[in-house]
Amino acid sequence: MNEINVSTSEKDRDIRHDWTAEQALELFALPFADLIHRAQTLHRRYFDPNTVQMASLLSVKTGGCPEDCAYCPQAAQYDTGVDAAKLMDVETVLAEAKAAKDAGATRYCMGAAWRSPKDRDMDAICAMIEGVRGMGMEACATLGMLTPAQAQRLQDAGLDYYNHNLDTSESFYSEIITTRTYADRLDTLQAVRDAGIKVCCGGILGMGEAARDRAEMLVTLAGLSPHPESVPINMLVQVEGTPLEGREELDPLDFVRTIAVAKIMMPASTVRLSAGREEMSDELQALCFLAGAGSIFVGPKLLTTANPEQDKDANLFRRLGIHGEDIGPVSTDTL
Ligand code: SAM
Ligand code: DTB
Ligand code: SF4
Repeated sequence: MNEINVSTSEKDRDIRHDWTAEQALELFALPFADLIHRAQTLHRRYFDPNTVQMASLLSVKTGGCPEDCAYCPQAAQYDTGVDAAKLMDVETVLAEAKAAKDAGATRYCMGAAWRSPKDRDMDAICAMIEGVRGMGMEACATLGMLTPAQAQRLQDAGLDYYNHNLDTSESFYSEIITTRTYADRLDTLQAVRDAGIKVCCGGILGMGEAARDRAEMLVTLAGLSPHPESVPINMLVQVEGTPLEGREELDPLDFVRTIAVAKIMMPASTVRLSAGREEMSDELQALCFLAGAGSIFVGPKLLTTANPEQDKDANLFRRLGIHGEDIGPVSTDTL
């Protein structure tokens, strides 16, 4: 973590796990300038505000997923035009990873459209993780639910982060996903934490949730101890054929507010400006960085949907005086 000289007493005051939904809603209701000032002040206590971490994503197993997540183009039961594919070869994944590293990515995140990985797939996934770390990038994976034994195998392969999102509040969750429970999600997060892998966990906005749902999701995230090291905040990418196609769009300023509230509630965590950037103006993204976003996905594709081209992001970074992070050598102790 990029902590900058934070005293123990400051940290004790900043890092709380007892936020309530009412307190979160009070933060959401602050005048915009006050909210952003508070978030940016905390962000500066833990991070260089002009550094934005760049991660690259690859769908290593696309489509045909048995789950029913209402936002997802990869669920088999929705007709979205995403064809089901097999798990990619390790060599192909590593060639893509090398290209992402050459383009400036310092973290490589591999996603699979699974409810959970099959044990027979674990050898290939572990080889991908070892290969990514071997080329000097941090490795992240998002493969669905994990057993404690699977989490341990990923840790043994050197996995730095595991992404598993809560997506929304517990009360709104059943309107979005019925094939697994909120408790299942929390169990996987615990398995990841217990295995010693860093946790990447956040949610999606713009699914028709109420402000209270956004507040409650952040309260659950901040209630995790320790906080997730990485908190992705996704703007719903509306995909034709999914049940959420045509949902009323979120006020973009409410998206910025959510980033700011996440930063205030989990100031030492990296809040990730995740899906949805393709539809965002440069000015909206600049507000997200001011609100404390410290990481983005780079490269023209997320998992199956579009993301801004590299030159567009490079131009935005230049205009804002932002640069990517230098993570230095990645430890290969575990390899
Ligand atoms: N299948 C695994 C799982 O669900 O845990 C891993 C891959 S899944 C695609 C990773 C995350 O991508 C989801 O939890 C969700 O938060 C996000 N996501 C998927 N579709 C999205 C969309 N249309 N817009 C925004 N975020 C999306
Ligand atoms: C996360 O929170 N967002 C990323 C990553 N974790 C895996 C995924 C976004 C997916 C957007 C839809 C798609 O491209 O399929
Ligand atoms: Fe499957 Fe993950 Fe998509 Fe849900 S979000 S349908 S689990 S790929």
